Amino acid sequence: GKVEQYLRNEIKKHGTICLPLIDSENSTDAAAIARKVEEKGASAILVGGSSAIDQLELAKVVAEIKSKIKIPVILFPGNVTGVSPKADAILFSSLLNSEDPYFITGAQALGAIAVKKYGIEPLPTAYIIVGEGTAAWFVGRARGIPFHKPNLAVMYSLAAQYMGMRFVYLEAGSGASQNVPVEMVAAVRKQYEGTLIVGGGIRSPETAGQIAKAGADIIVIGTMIEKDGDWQEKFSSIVKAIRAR
Ligand code: 1GP
Repeated sequence: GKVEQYLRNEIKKHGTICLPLIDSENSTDAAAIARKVEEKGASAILVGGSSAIDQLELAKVVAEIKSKIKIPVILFPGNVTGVSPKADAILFSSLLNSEDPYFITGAQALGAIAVKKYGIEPLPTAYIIVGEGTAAWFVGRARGIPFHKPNLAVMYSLAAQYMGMRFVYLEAGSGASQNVPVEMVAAVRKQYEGTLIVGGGIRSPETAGQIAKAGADIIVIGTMIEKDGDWQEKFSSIVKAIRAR
């Protein structure tokens, strides 16, 4: 796929890349934010979230963002409502450690035809939730991987690889008070051969730099954008820190 190849090239060029996450229901001016993060070194934009359900709004936000930037827009769905026609690609995710088959294969079956019809590039992704207490954990009925059990994350990641998933997303959850531990990222990196995405609770260049060094290919930054007063400066520092790994 085009977007997958583009992401691979970006990772090759920079080491670790940053994908900012824009919540279509919680952003005041998504297009302006997208333009700013593009200018400051974002490689693509993720749009979605675990509790986004307004498809009309999502479609509008995706179209607005697309009209303002050149980098790809990738959907990050929490449910079938996260599929939207104008996006370039979608993290076609299975929440591997959910206790509810709906989030492992059910929603995927329901959403697949729309992905095909709209011509969105699917990026086969194993979504693995670490810790608990976040919206993604609650909505996705996940049995969160304990923070101090990196081997459990390795088991799921290897299983994902053997099932043909070319992306693993280690997710602490949006606004998590604790990010995915560096040790867990390093342990997964040692075994998993695909593209490794890490997100949830990352707000500082120091943390982002450590996670990049541990082997993450892609770092997702959501809450910090917009919420922190000095987010633009901080975002630039994060991009710099992860590229210098
Ligand atoms: C959430 O991993 C993303 O799905 C981003 O998390 O909002 O905590 O940056 P934050």
